[in-house]
Amino acid sequence: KTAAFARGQIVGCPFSGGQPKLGVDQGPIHLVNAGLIDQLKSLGWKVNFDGHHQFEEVNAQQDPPIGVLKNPRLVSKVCKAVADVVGSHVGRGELPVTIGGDHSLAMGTISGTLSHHPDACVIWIDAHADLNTVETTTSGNIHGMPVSFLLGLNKTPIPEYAWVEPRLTPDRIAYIGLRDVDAGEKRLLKENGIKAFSMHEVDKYGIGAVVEKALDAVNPKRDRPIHLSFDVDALDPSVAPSTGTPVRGGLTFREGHYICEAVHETGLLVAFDIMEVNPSLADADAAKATVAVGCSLVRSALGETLL
Ligand code: B3U
Ligand code: MN
Ligand code: MN
Repeated sequence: KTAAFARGQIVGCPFSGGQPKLGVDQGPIHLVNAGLIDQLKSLGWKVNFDGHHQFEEVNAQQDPPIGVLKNPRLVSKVCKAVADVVGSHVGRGELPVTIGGDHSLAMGTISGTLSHHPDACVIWIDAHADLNTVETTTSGNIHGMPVSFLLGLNKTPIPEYAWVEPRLTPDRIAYIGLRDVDAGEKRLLKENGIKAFSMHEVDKYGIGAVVEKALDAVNPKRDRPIHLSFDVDALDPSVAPSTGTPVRGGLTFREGHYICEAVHETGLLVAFDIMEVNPSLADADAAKATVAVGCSLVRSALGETLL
């Protein structure tokens, strides 16, 4: 098994500044307390965890909106720190598993991956496209925007985000699971020719064919490193209820796990994110189930098999 000598690094990111709901910062603590680290060790990984990141505080009073963007300096600082941490692990040949926290963090994780693998591709699993630009966002919540920064789609430069190098290109990101996409984001998807497999395509072709098509689009020769960024709200709310913006009609338990298993099978995974687990939403049983499914998605991505 390839995992036998592999080293994984848990990057715990208790952060909620990319969206308004408290509690998503508790996601990483719950995932670790549920036994994630020992579970990965049982798969044969050497797993390191240095504790959850303590992010430098940015005083809310000193962080007024920039345009409509909320907590802009805080999100920038945290993502920059995450980019440096993830980049250093990838550089050492370790597989960073970043546990969130809200999905704005992926601006950091993917920047980190691309700093060492500029040719890497991204598979983004989500109900949402997280593609809004400074111009198109109506909420001002930065967790709905990380992909636009990574692709360099913002027309209005924001000095606080100048550190984000737009190293990603539209032909190297594919989405699976979309079902709540803003009008501006739909236009950006079309204009940039980004491959997006919504729940409609999952229904039509089945998850096996969809993952194959997504990989063919972003990784035709199967030679590019893969960053898999998984927002738990891609799953149906019956499977992952404890998340900030649940949308009905999502991926089944098996469809979510199949994606992780299939990406693992490529042997090309270099970084994995599990994001938007918010144990304070819905009741205690729902939170427990959501945390458990978060752990099992990570295990699948790191090589757990059914047989
Ligand atoms: N597209 C909306 C809603 C949203 C994005 N990501 C989540 N919700 N989780 C926005 O705010 O940009
Ligand atoms: Mn997301
Ligand atoms: Mn989402």
